Amino acid sequence: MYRLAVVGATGLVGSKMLEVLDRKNIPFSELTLFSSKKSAGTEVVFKGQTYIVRELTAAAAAEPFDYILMSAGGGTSLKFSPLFEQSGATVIDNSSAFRMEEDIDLIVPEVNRPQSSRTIIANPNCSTIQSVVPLKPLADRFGLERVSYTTYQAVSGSGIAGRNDLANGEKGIAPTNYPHPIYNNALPHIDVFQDDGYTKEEQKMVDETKKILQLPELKVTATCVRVPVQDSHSVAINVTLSTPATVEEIRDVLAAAPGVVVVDDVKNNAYPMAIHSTDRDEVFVGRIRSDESLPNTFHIWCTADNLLKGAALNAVQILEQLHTIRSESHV
Ligand code: 11C
Repeated sequence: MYRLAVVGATGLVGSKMLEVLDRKNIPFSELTLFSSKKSAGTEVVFKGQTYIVRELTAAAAAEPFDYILMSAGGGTSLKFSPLFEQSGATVIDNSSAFRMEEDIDLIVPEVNRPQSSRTIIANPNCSTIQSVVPLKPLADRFGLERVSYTTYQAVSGSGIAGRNDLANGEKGIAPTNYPHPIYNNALPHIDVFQDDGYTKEEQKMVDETKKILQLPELKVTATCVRVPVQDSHSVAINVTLSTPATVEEIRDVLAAAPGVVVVDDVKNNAYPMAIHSTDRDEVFVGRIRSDESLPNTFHIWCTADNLLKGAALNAVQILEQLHTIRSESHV
């Protein structure tokens, strides 16, 4: 039985982590909820029991825990994840702080398994997670040459502040989180701009895709766009395969892939939509068609719940994966 802690328990992702833990069979004996000083003292009801959220401090990080589900932003993670690790806990970290470090595993359980001896495990960026789930079976079957992403990302990717900007925008109130109104608009701007003109979100999609798929030479590019949608990111994936394939073969490979649901019946106007993937665990794909402008190239439309598969669910699935691996190694 594990001693489990959730850091960032009062945030959008932290609350989803609790929702997912509630319906999963994780064997834990103790649950501790942490937050920033501001939210400490909040009461959270979980499985009928009331928990008082505690402030995360260095002393708290030295207490004995087995697993930490961490969703409190990069700064908090940089400070506290190594302390938890030193105290013997395994940290599953939803921030981008450690993702690209060589000795840190970046895990999507349908795609890869932890290899490192480090016990900070990184949960990838939401738009990356939902993209690599369908790309992995295509990589295994046909090989990948190039991936071009265009994203349509929900405001909940920015947390409560993003939700507030959308709701307030409808009432004519100026945004405080985004530099421009998100209501009735689309912003080609997620996270900060780098010197090369790409945003950090776009760079994450490029770097994390290569790392998770273990394809350092894969050509990847991305344009990331915030849209006035509450939940569920949509991604237009343009993929060039290494070997020829038909649309039917791709559809069959994706239909058999773990965690993927194919919705692709355009005669009946059936394709994945944000409103259908919200509150669902799976990644939805459709509009699968050949891109006649390049050899072996296809378009795939992909939607998933950014707070579930894109964050909280994937983190809990990593915990389940580690539980399975560690139970097997003790047999
Ligand atoms: C967004 N994808 O939609 C971001 C949120 O690196 O985990 C998640 C950022 C991250 O704004």
